[in-house]
Amino acid sequence: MEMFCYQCEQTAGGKGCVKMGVCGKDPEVAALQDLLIYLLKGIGFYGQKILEKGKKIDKETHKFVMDAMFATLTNVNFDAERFVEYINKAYKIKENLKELAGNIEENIPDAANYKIPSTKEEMIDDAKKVGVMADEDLDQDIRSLRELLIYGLKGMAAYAHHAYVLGKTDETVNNFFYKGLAATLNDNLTIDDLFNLNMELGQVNFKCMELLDSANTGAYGNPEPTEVLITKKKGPFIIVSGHDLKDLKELLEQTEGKGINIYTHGEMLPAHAYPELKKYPHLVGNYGGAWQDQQKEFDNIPGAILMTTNCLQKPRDSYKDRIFTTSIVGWPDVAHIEEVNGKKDFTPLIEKALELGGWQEDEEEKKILVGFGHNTVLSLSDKIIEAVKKGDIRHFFLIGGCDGARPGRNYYTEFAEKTPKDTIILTLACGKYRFNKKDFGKIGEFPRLLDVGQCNDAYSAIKIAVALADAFECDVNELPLSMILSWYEQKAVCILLTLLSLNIKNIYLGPTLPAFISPNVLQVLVDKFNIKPISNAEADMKEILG
Ligand code: SF4
Ligand code: SF3
Repeated sequence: MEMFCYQCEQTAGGKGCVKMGVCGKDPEVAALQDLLIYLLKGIGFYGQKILEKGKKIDKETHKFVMDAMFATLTNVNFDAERFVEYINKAYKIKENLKELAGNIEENIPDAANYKIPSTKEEMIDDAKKVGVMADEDLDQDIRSLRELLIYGLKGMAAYAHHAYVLGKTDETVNNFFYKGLAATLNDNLTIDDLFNLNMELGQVNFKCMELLDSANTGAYGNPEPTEVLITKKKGPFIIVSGHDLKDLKELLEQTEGKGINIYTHGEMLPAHAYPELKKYPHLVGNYGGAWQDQQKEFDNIPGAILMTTNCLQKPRDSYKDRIFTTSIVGWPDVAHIEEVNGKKDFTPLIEKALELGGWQEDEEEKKILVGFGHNTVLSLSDKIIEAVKKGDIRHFFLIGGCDGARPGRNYYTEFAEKTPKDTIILTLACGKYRFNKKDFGKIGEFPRLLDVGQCNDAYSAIKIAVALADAFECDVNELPLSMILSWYEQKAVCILLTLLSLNIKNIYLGPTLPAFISPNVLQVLVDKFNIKPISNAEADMKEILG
């Protein structure tokens, strides 16, 4: 076995990537990521001790922890050299925290005592002793719950990072990283303890998504219903992918008046609905489908591309010279734009777009509608409630989550197509590309398909559900609302934990169940929350609507 990773839905054979990641992560990067997580656990150990002693941890350390966790999330960073830098820095931070923690009267776990070697090769060698499967004798349910916690923390780290760059942090969120990481080293914790910690992570992640919502809406206003062009326009262009609205804003400022069109891609689509972003006339439209289509859609493209977060796939030679990464994202030999003194200089990206010249002519225009975050939907709540009471709206479906390449994901397209005409579809995250260009018509004045936003806007969907439950004086589980979710990477893991921690039941989850969930842990989730694997669209629809 050259590596072991089973953190995403795409994992080889539904069990684990052992030779090479299906995502393109090679054994070298996999090893360095394992070692980085090991060091982060050591940081968690000392961090938790510091917090227990009533002392504080500085902001830079919080920022490092979230960034380093985020870097190991699926399809974010594939650059071994960047991980060597993270490892060196993690070690220094761990040693600082050790000093700050002072005297500790208990056994110090190996991860906290670990000293890093000086070369990359030695680091890769050391990583063999610390990966997910290194302790062969570990109880499989304990391993499952520890990994669930780690993957949920990685997802939350991404959201905490986005809020942080917009100047918003929260001590409960920051501090939970240490508690969660430290818990994965604690052999005294029982299955119940670890299960409860995962539920606590769900609660803390709700706070984190709320924080990010207030960061995004505070900086760019509340999303409003907005038509978005999905066809090509003549002229030079830059495509911006990922979740980071601040990167998009900075690029919009730097391209103003330069004759460059900006297109969103993937999870950047909801950006069009924010007043402070849509005011730029050169934010012209959205390009392409979900992340797994990028190699085909970027092939030989006459424009430049900026990847702000996941999901990055191996760039083909036909566009390797015109794709740029920034922030946590990385690919060896792909140009990277660093932040210097709080500013990013996108000049190389802009010059590349101008040099490539862009599309030669306009395509016939097509548009889709976005911008149904909590503020918009709740402003319509009286009318929605009336429509439900009159029987015009029979049911709500939340069909969303991460997209991916497996053929089984056609389920979500079929399911959306099968929703009856008196039902509303709420959608979010990149899974929406399975059906967001279809015309679902309207119920009265409401479009039947409401795009709530990015994956982190699951916060909005929860707010909407809670408001409906309040209006109908019932529990969320008693609403005529069904959640049909798709997962791929670790942000979906933390969102799922949030939904479960809010006691949301009867979630349909697919396209397959996580390989890191052991049969016993799955049974607990089924017993407690009636979570169900998707079957086929027709049967599931029948089960839901009767
Ligand atoms: Fe495999 Fe997913 Fe891990 Fe990549 S992130 S190595 S595809 S399990
Ligand atoms: Fe998609 Fe990668 Fe997860 Fe934010 S962009 S949802 S998969």
